[in-house]
Amino acid sequence: MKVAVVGATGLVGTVMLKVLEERNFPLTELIPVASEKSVGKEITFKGKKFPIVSMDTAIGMRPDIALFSAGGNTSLEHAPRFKEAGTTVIDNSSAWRMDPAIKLIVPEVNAHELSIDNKIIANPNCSTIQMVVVLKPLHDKYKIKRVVVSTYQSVTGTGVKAVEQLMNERSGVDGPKAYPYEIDLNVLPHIDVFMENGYTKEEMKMVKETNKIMSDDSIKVTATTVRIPVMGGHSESVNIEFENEFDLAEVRSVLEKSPGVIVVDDVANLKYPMPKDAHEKDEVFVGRIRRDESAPKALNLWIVADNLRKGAATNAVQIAEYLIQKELV
Ligand code: 11C
Repeated sequence: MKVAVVGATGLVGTVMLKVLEERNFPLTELIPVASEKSVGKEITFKGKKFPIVSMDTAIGMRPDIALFSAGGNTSLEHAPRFKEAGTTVIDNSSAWRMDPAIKLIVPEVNAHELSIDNKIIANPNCSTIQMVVVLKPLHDKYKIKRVVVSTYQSVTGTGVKAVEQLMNERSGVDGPKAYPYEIDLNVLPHIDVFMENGYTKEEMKMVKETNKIMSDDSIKVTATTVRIPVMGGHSESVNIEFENEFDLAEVRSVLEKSPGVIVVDDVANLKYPMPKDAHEKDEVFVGRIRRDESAPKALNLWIVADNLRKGAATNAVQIAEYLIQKELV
């Protein structure tokens, strides 16, 4: 497989390269693509050096797969050009996600929807991905009616500038700001832009993307998304109301058997998922599994995952692996 990584020098692009390397992805040629100022520089992959090329050069090389993480506008402009060249694009931006003609894929949930005709495939938002990996097996078993989620999101979700802001503030150094307020020793109930309905775009992504990935608009979702001064992963407090009664031990066992999920839930020994432990892992971690005693057929969970891995790079690479395995590319 000839694989282009578009946005190869960004936070997600760098992790994409690492994940491709670690998973021994069947790659015959790597085409790193970045903005004009990086063209000509080199990146090292599996001990070999590869020159960073421009978008036009990459399209001319006709890759089989292009993993995009270069923002929505780049994606809208260039993904169709790769498609024209016969490349299958897996796009990490929000540009195509809600397009009815485009599949929005989390392999553990809905990879079966993919066909040879899907030449642009959307990778969901990080906070949605880690939630649906856990919701899907529970929905299959007990049918979910409603989800109330509050997130605790890592600054890495915003990008390099936000990581620098946090580190600068921590060491008392002035520098560019990614957020309207200090992030160190603070919490911002604000991710992405505010919308007409008072929610943020991040919150509405969690609603709409969940319905699309789960192919079920009957699931009601409401979200509050929050930025915290943490690196390593996003955490989520999730309250789920089911149609059917459940047994707590069975919920635990369902989740233990679910692909991509690791249950860390032993409060007697103070074991629960934390971003420090999820960092650089590909799985989604779930713990604090307990009955919501204030409502019938309701459950509380705590979900943590590395937002740059399962929330972005790993999910995109897993989609590519599925396409290869099913000969859809
Ligand atoms: C954050 N979830 O943590 C965002 C980053 O739609 O892919 C990813 C935005 C997206 O700020």
